[in-house]
Amino acid sequence: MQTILLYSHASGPNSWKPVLVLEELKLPYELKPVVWGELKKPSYTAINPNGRVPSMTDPNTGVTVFESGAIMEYLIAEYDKDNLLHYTGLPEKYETQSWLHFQMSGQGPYFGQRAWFLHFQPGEKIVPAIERYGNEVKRVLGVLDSHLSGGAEKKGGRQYLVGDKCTYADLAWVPWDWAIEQALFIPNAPDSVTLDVEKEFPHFAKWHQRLDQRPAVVKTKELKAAETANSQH
Ligand SMILES: N[C@@H](CCC(=O)N[C@@H](CS)C(=O)NCC(=O)O)C(=O)O
Repeated sequence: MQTILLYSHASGPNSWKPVLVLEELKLPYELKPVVWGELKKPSYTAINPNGRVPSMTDPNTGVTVFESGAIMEYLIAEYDKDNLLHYTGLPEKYETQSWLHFQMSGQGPYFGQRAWFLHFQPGEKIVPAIERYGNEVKRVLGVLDSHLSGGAEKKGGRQYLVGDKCTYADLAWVPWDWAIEQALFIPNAPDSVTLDVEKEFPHFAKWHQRLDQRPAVVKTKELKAAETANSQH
Protein backbone atom coordinates (compact mmCIF):
# COMPACT_ATOMS: atom_id res chain seq x y z
CA MET A 1 0.00 0.00 0.00
CA GLN A 2 1.25 3.50 -0.85
CA THR A 3 1.52 6.27 1.74
CA ILE A 4 -1.58 8.45 2.27
CA LEU A 5 -0.74 12.17 2.39
CA LEU A 6 -2.48 14.28 5.02
CA TYR A 7 -2.17 18.08 4.65
CA SER A 8 -2.27 19.35 8.19
CA HIS A 9 -1.35 21.95 10.77
CA ALA A 10 -0.02 21.05 14.21
CA SER A 11 -1.88 23.57 16.31
CA GLY A 12 -5.53 23.27 15.26
CA PRO A 13 -7.63 20.29 16.38
CA ASN A 14 -9.11 19.35 13.00
CA SER A 15 -6.04 17.75 11.41
CA TRP A 16 -5.79 15.30 14.30
CA LYS A 17 -9.22 13.77 13.71
CA PRO A 18 -8.18 11.78 10.60
CA VAL A 19 -4.81 11.02 12.21
CA LEU A 20 -6.71 9.15 14.94
CA VAL A 21 -8.32 6.91 12.29
CA LEU A 22 -5.01 6.45 10.43
CA GLU A 23 -3.36 5.40 13.71
CA GLU A 24 -6.23 3.15 14.82
CA LEU A 25 -6.24 1.33 11.46
CA LYS A 26 -2.40 1.32 11.32
CA LEU A 27 -2.36 2.77 7.80
CA PRO A 28 0.81 4.19 6.19
CA TYR A 29 0.56 7.98 6.11
CA GLU A 30 2.67 11.09 6.02
CA LEU A 31 1.81 14.49 7.49
CA LYS A 32 2.37 17.34 5.03
CA PRO A 33 2.37 20.45 7.26
CA VAL A 34 0.96 23.54 5.57
CA VAL A 35 1.96 26.90 7.05
CA TRP A 36 -0.96 29.33 7.67
CA GLY A 37 0.27 31.72 4.95
CA GLU A 38 0.02 29.02 2.27
CA LEU A 39 -3.58 27.96 2.95
CA LYS A 40 -5.30 30.42 0.60
CA LYS A 41 -2.72 30.15 -2.21
CA PRO A 42 -3.71 28.36 -5.45
CA SER A 43 -1.12 25.61 -4.87
CA TYR A 44 -3.14 24.57 -1.78
CA THR A 45 -6.69 25.55 -2.80
CA ALA A 46 -6.23 23.16 -5.72
CA ILE A 47 -6.30 20.46 -3.02
CA ASN A 48 -8.80 22.09 -0.64
CA PRO A 49 -10.95 24.81 -2.27
CA ASN A 50 -11.87 26.07 1.22
CA GLY A 51 -8.21 26.80 2.02
CA ARG A 52 -8.17 25.09 5.40
CA VAL A 53 -6.63 21.97 6.89
CA PRO A 54 -6.95 19.03 6.88
CA SER A 55 -7.17 17.58 3.42
CA MET A 56 -5.93 14.28 2.07
CA THR A 57 -4.71 12.68 -1.12
CA ASP A 58 -4.60 8.93 -1.45
CA PRO A 59 -2.27 7.64 -4.20
CA ASN A 60 -3.84 4.19 -3.86
CA THR A 61 -7.15 5.43 -5.29
CA GLY A 62 -6.26 8.83 -6.79
CA VAL A 63 -8.88 10.42 -4.50
CA THR A 64 -8.53 13.84 -2.82
CA VAL A 65 -10.83 14.69 0.11
CA PHE A 66 -11.17 17.84 2.25
CA GLU A 67 -13.10 18.43 5.52
CA SER A 68 -11.96 16.39 8.52
CA GLY A 69 -15.25 14.47 8.84
CA ALA A 70 -15.26 13.54 5.16
CA ILE A 71 -11.68 12.29 5.42
CA MET A 72 -12.62 10.11 8.39
CA GLU A 73 -15.58 8.69 6.47
CA TYR A 74 -13.37 8.04 3.43
CA LEU A 75 -10.75 6.16 5.47
CA ILE A 76 -13.45 4.08 7.13
CA ALA A 77 -15.20 3.24 3.85
CA GLU A 78 -12.00 2.35 2.02
CA TYR A 79 -9.87 0.75 4.71
CA ASP A 80 -11.87 -0.41 7.75
CA LYS A 81 -12.55 -3.77 6.16
CA ASP A 82 -12.76 -5.55 9.53
CA ASN A 83 -15.32 -3.06 10.90
CA LEU A 84 -13.01 -2.08 13.76
CA LEU A 85 -14.37 1.47 13.97
CA HIS A 86 -17.79 1.31 12.34
CA TYR A 87 -20.98 -0.67 11.97
CA THR A 88 -22.51 -1.92 8.74
CA GLY A 89 -25.89 -2.87 10.23
CA LEU A 90 -28.92 -0.72 11.03
CA PRO A 91 -29.53 1.40 13.01
CA GLU A 92 -25.92 1.72 14.25
CA LYS A 93 -24.49 2.70 10.86
CA TYR A 94 -26.69 5.80 10.72
CA GLU A 95 -26.49 6.56 14.44
CA THR A 96 -22.70 6.75 13.99
CA GLN A 97 -23.10 9.15 11.07
CA SER A 98 -25.44 11.30 13.19
CA TRP A 99 -22.84 11.70 15.93
CA LEU A 100 -20.13 12.58 13.42
CA HIS A 101 -22.32 15.23 11.79
CA PHE A 102 -23.21 16.64 15.20
CA GLN A 103 -19.49 16.86 15.99
CA MET A 104 -18.86 18.70 12.69
CA SER A 105 -21.74 21.15 13.13
CA GLY A 106 -22.05 21.37 16.92
CA GLN A 107 -18.58 20.94 18.36
CA GLY A 108 -16.16 22.25 15.69
CA PRO A 109 -17.84 25.63 15.06
CA TYR A 110 -18.92 26.41 18.63
CA PHE A 111 -15.69 25.35 20.29
CA GLY A 112 -13.78 27.09 17.50
CA GLN A 113 -15.66 30.38 17.92
CA ARG A 114 -15.17 30.28 21.68
CA ALA A 115 -11.42 29.91 21.07
CA TRP A 116 -11.45 32.66 18.43
CA PHE A 117 -13.23 35.28 20.56
CA LEU A 118 -11.27 34.34 23.68
CA HIS A 119 -7.78 34.28 22.18
CA PHE A 120 -7.51 35.61 18.63
CA GLN A 121 -10.12 38.34 17.96
CA PRO A 122 -8.06 41.53 17.51
CA GLY A 123 -8.79 44.56 19.66
CA GLU A 124 -11.11 44.70 22.63
CA LYS A 125 -12.60 41.46 23.95
CA ILE A 126 -16.22 41.01 22.86
CA VAL A 127 -17.59 39.52 26.06
CA PRO A 128 -21.13 38.67 24.82
CA ALA A 129 -19.62 36.61 21.98
CA ILE A 130 -17.25 34.81 24.37
CA GLU A 131 -20.21 34.12 26.66
CA ARG A 132 -22.52 32.98 23.86
CA TYR A 133 -20.01 30.37 22.64
CA GLY A 134 -19.08 29.34 26.17
CA ASN A 135 -22.74 28.58 26.83
CA GLU A 136 -22.99 26.69 23.54
CA VAL A 137 -19.92 24.58 24.42
CA LYS A 138 -21.62 23.70 27.70
CA ARG A 139 -24.91 22.93 25.95
CA VAL A 140 -23.12 20.55 23.53
CA LEU A 141 -21.30 18.87 26.44
CA GLY A 142 -24.70 18.50 28.14
CA VAL A 143 -26.11 16.68 25.09
CA LEU A 144 -23.17 14.25 25.13
CA ASP A 145 -23.35 13.79 28.89
CA SER A 146 -27.05 13.04 28.82
CA HIS A 147 -26.66 10.51 25.99
CA LEU A 148 -23.69 8.82 27.68
CA SER A 149 -25.56 8.65 30.98
CA GLY A 150 -27.87 6.22 29.17
CA GLY A 151 -30.93 7.56 30.99
CA ALA A 152 -33.62 5.11 31.97
CA GLU A 153 -32.97 3.09 28.84
CA LYS A 154 -29.45 1.93 29.73
CA LYS A 155 -28.79 1.97 33.44
CA GLY A 156 -25.10 2.38 34.30
CA GLY A 157 -24.47 4.47 31.21
CA ARG A 158 -22.96 3.99 27.80
CA GLN A 159 -19.27 3.32 27.19
CA TYR A 160 -19.40 4.76 23.66
CA LEU A 161 -21.73 6.92 21.59
CA VAL A 162 -23.08 4.01 19.55
CA GLY A 163 -23.38 0.36 20.56
CA ASP A 164 -20.61 -1.23 22.56
CA LYS A 165 -17.46 -0.29 20.67
CA CYS A 166 -15.43 2.82 19.93
CA THR A 167 -16.27 4.14 16.47
CA TYR A 168 -14.93 6.93 14.29
CA ALA A 169 -17.73 9.10 15.73
CA ASP A 170 -16.27 8.83 19.26
CA LEU A 171 -12.79 9.63 17.95
CA ALA A 172 -14.01 12.70 16.07
CA TRP A 173 -14.71 14.53 19.35
CA VAL A 174 -11.33 13.88 20.96
CA PRO A 175 -9.03 16.63 19.57
CA TRP A 176 -11.40 19.51 20.42
CA ASP A 177 -12.02 17.96 23.84
CA TRP A 178 -8.27 18.17 24.52
CA ALA A 179 -8.67 21.96 24.30
CA ILE A 180 -11.56 22.38 26.77
CA GLU A 181 -9.62 22.92 29.95
CA GLN A 182 -6.39 24.29 28.45
CA ALA A 183 -7.88 26.81 26.05
CA LEU A 184 -11.64 27.29 26.31
CA PHE A 185 -12.25 27.82 30.04
CA ILE A 186 -9.11 29.52 31.20
CA PRO A 187 -9.03 31.08 34.68
CA ASN A 188 -8.71 34.72 33.51
CA ALA A 189 -11.43 34.56 30.82
CA PRO A 190 -13.30 37.88 30.67
CA ASP A 191 -16.77 36.30 30.95
CA SER A 192 -18.73 34.61 33.70
CA VAL A 193 -19.09 31.17 32.06
CA THR A 194 -17.00 28.71 34.05
CA LEU A 195 -16.69 24.96 33.77
CA ASP A 196 -15.74 22.07 36.05
CA VAL A 197 -15.94 19.22 33.54
CA GLU A 198 -15.86 16.28 35.96
CA LYS A 199 -18.47 17.80 38.24
CA GLU A 200 -20.86 19.19 35.63
CA PHE A 201 -20.51 16.50 32.96
CA PRO A 202 -19.28 13.30 34.70
CA HIS A 203 -20.39 10.85 31.99
CA PHE A 204 -18.72 12.95 29.33
CA ALA A 205 -15.55 13.16 31.46
CA LYS A 206 -15.35 9.36 31.92
CA TRP A 207 -15.96 8.76 28.21
CA HIS A 208 -13.22 11.21 27.26
CA GLN A 209 -10.79 9.59 29.70
CA ARG A 210 -11.67 6.16 28.26
CA LEU A 211 -10.92 7.35 24.71
CA ASP A 212 -7.78 9.19 25.80
CA GLN A 213 -6.25 5.92 27.03
CA ARG A 214 -6.43 4.16 23.65
CA PRO A 215 -2.91 3.55 22.30
CA ALA A 216 -3.73 5.29 18.99
CA VAL A 217 -5.03 8.33 20.89
CA VAL A 218 -1.96 8.45 23.16
CA LYS A 219 0.30 8.25 20.08
CA THR A 220 -1.64 10.98 18.24
CA LYS A 221 -1.46 13.28 21.26
CA GLU A 222 2.33 12.78 21.43
CA LEU A 223 2.64 13.42 17.71
CA LYS A 224 0.60 16.63 18.03
CA ALA A 225 2.87 17.85 20.84
CA ALA A 226 6.00 17.07 18.80
CA GLU A 227 4.62 18.70 15.63
CA THR A 228 3.51 21.77 17.61
CA ALA A 229 7.03 22.14 19.03
CA ASN A 230 8.51 21.97 15.48
CA SER A 231 5.79 24.01 13.79
CA GLN A 232 6.80 27.06 11.72
CA HIS A 233 3.25 28.58 11.81
N1 LIG B 1 -14.81 22.13 8.90
C1 LIG B 1 -13.40 22.07 8.65
C2 LIG B 1 -12.69 23.10 9.51
C3 LIG B 1 -11.23 23.19 9.16
C4 LIG B 1 -10.53 24.30 9.91
O1 LIG B 1 -11.13 25.29 10.34
N2 LIG B 1 -9.23 24.13 10.08
C5 LIG B 1 -8.43 25.14 10.72
C6 LIG B 1 -7.32 24.47 11.52
S1 LIG B 1 -7.93 23.46 12.82
C7 LIG B 1 -7.80 26.03 9.67
O2 LIG B 1 -7.41 25.56 8.62
N3 LIG B 1 -7.67 27.33 9.97
C8 LIG B 1 -7.03 28.25 9.09
C9 LIG B 1 -7.93 29.36 8.62
O3 LIG B 1 -9.01 29.54 9.19
O4 LIG B 1 -7.53 30.05 7.68
C10 LIG B 1 -12.89 20.66 8.96
O5 LIG B 1 -13.40 20.06 9.90
O6 LIG B 1 -11.97 20.18 8.25
